[in-house]
Amino acid sequence: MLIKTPRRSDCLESEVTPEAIYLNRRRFMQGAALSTAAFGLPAMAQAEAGIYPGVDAADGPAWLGKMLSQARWGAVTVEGEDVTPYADATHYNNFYEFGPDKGDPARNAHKLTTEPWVVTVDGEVGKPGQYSLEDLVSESMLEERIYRLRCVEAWSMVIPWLGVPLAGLISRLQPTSSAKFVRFETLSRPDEMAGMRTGFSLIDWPYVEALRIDEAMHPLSLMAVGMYGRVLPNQNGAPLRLVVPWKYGFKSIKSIVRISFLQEQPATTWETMAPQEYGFYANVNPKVSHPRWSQARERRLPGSLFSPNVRETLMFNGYEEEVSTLYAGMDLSKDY
Ligand SMILES: Nc1nc2c(c(=O)[nH]1)N[C@H]1C(S)=C(S)[C@@H](COP(=O)(O)O)O[C@H]1N2
Ligand SMILES: [Mo]
Repeated sequence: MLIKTPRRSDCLESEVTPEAIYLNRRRFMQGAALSTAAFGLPAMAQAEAGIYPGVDAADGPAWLGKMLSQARWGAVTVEGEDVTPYADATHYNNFYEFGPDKGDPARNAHKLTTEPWVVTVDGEVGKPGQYSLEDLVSESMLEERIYRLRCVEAWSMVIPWLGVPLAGLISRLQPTSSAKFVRFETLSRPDEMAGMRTGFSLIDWPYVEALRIDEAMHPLSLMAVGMYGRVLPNQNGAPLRLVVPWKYGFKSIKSIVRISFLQEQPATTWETMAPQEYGFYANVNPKVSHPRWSQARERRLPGSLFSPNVRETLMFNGYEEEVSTLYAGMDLSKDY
């Protein structure tokens, strides 16, 4: 898979020399006080060696843990920006099925059963059916990639994901030529999801998101099964979640149980709830304000009251060079 070298967006080409990759990894890991012997080890070993400090024990299936340890370095990274500490990425979450507060998912998501996990594939597709996680995620496709995550609420993180390019997963399912959109649906299991049982029911469950098929096939679109060298913690969307780094975080739907190929653009959760505030496209765009706040800047986590760590938001979250052609001719202030 080829990801073009973006000067302005700080990503690296997949064909760079291993030396360049290691140099680059070293750069973003500066300050983490690491032993150089850890560089070049597979992701899981790196985590064990403390490259991602503070990572807690993984409790996913053994086959998946083993597979993650074999992940290739996807050579997509965020140069000169620190990886968000694991503790922040796993304790400051949006996952409304587990509650509306940022700490609720970490508090409540341990109740979620992720084995067995069945994903229904249907619609305009050559290979519909019920797939297990193992069917969908093959070791040869697994990569580690570091992406910015920019929430529409104007905070952001930098997260090292483990996953498979969505394009490869979709190709194997053989969508028909009438498949113009891909719709994703989150698990709906109120007895294990505390947030679904409480008063916060603005959301019409299940949580739904969707992409145009060309967006879904873009090489940056990732189906994640892990982060920080381990399986996904439940609060981050175990065992299978979408990551679309140039879009606001709400597009990156968690704990997916259904993938549908459609001719027409489907209704999605946030757009349905407040269409004047959240669009279908939801591309990160510093020039298009949310009706209630500016999107020109963001708070990079972690921050504090005295050091909020504010930075300029980049067009398409810094992935403009890779993705802008997807939106050629569109008025992004209308199709926000
Ligand atoms: N099913 C589901 N997926 C979801 C959400 C949610 O509430 N439910 N929140 C979204 C939002 S608003 C963001 S910013 C990201 C946050 O991902 P993280 O908690 O892993 O950082 O998940 C997205 N995916
Ligand atoms: Mo978000």
